[in-house]
Amino acid sequence: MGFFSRIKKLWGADGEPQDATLPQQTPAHTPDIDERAAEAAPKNQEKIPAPAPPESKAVAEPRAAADAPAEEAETRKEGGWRRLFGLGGKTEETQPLAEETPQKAPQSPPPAEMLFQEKPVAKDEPAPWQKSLQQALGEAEPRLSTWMVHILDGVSRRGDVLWERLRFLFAQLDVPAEEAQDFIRRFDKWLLDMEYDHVDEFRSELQYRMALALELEDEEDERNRLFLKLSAGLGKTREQLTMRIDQLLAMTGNYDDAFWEELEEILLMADVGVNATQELSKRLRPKLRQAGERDAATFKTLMKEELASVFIEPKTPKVSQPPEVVLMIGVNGAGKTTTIAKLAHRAQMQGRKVLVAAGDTFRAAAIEQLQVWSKRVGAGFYAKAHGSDPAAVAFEAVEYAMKEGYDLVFVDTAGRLQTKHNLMEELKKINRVLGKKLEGAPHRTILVLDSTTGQNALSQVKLFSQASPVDEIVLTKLDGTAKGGIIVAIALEFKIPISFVGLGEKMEDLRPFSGQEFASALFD
Ligand SMILES: Nc1nc2c(ncn2[C@@H]2O[C@H](COP(=O)(O)OP(=O)(O)OP(=O)(O)O)[C@@H](O)[C@H]2O)c(=O)[nH]1
Ligand SMILES: [Mg+2]
Repeated sequence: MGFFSRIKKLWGADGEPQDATLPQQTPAHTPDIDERAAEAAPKNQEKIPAPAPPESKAVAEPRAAADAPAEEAETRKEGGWRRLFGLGGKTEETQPLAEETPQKAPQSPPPAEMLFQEKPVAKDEPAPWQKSLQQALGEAEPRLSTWMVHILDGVSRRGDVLWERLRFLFAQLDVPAEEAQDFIRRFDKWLLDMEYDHVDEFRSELQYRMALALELEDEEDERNRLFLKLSAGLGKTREQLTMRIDQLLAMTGNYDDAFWEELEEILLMADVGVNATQELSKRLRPKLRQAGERDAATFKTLMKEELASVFIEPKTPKVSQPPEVVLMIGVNGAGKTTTIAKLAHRAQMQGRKVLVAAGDTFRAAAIEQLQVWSKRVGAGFYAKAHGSDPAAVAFEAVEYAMKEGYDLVFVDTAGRLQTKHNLMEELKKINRVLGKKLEGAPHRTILVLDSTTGQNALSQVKLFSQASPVDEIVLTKLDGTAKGGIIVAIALEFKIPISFVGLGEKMEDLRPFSGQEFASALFD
């Protein structure tokens, strides 16, 4: 892509700062995120998403790439923002000084207020607002959310004031001007398309975009944001499950038959499902016996561990020849089309060139709906007439994607046909035809399930798996359902990874799923 290419190179695995001074370092990437759905395949660094400008290798190179000592790899333990601004890493703070003086620079970090003074934006005297923003950012904790507060200070609407402040921030980060401009242009277009004007409507989207573009999504800061969202989304499930377990634990000091009966009842009510409930209680009993303790805290810790352990990680698909093809399947209304939009948005923000193919040729408005979304997220769009053969759409879309150098293709499909049998046959045919066009395609089949449907989701997994082996599941509408326990049932019964959960209708409301966080959101 081009967004923040220089900054990205400062970042390494595990959210730790990449040592910009070591030329042998590979480009930044975050394995945890890379294994997730839309961004799972290795990024094709050569491909450039239209209309983003070509990535300039020259400007993307860290400034003093060649002349830093190797022992500075040691400095990578510091937080990313600190590293970016020279607070933690030795390299960044020493470079400006090294230009002025040949002696070895001091090892101690400079005072916070110095941070921005090291990198003046322009030769001219900064404007008063720039000075105060500089100072505020310099003194702020190096966290994206804290920075957002300062960037958006005094900004009430979309417009020049905001763009100036963003441009200023990017200049401070040494982001090439054309990349910063491209980020702003895309974001402005998005706000217009979405009809967002007030900062309250887009603050969160802006932070999400910056986290993706800077590969900061795995930073503690962003993880906390995800956790809070997940926690809020699971509010009703928590009421149904955890609060009732709390009451049960308060009432009994014994793990007798009555306790287990009641616990199973609670799990069933939260849609954990019969088989998964029995499996969970089978696993918990010996562990509780072994623990010996009978207090509620021990029970909850063990329960949390058991819950977290039922989930498996999504695999990274092998894509020998691009594009990676993702087939989205699921019943009508589950959220396939909007999930494609959300995944395409993520992938675009991460620098991949995305095409969406309108394989739902059955429902009258489906093609237009996908087209609107593709425009909003800036992805390519491929469709044929209403009523055409969906397998032909998929085949031609991949052909087009290969010719045009797309990295990733999402094939939307119908959720309902005249009969269930027809739908399954159609999906099988799409699957076959995709494989004929491109070896290994579809590289991933994602089944989208609406979590409010509860136990019915289990029969959907069985049914759809027969048409196309399901690699991943995305569970939508987890916000506002008391049936969140269905996640556990799916994971335990089918051993299929859950890659993302939908926590609302906005783009940023589709989040990578973590079993650990799910268990904590319910029981902490
Ligand atoms: N609250 C909430 N709504 C969601 C979520 N995901 C999708 N939706 C909404 O669910 C509705 C149906 O979504 P679609 O993407 O059109 O579903 P679909 O599977 O493509 O449906 P068909 O095209 O009829 O097969 C839309 O109004 C979405 O905004 C979610 O995670 N939370
Ligand atoms: Mg649809």
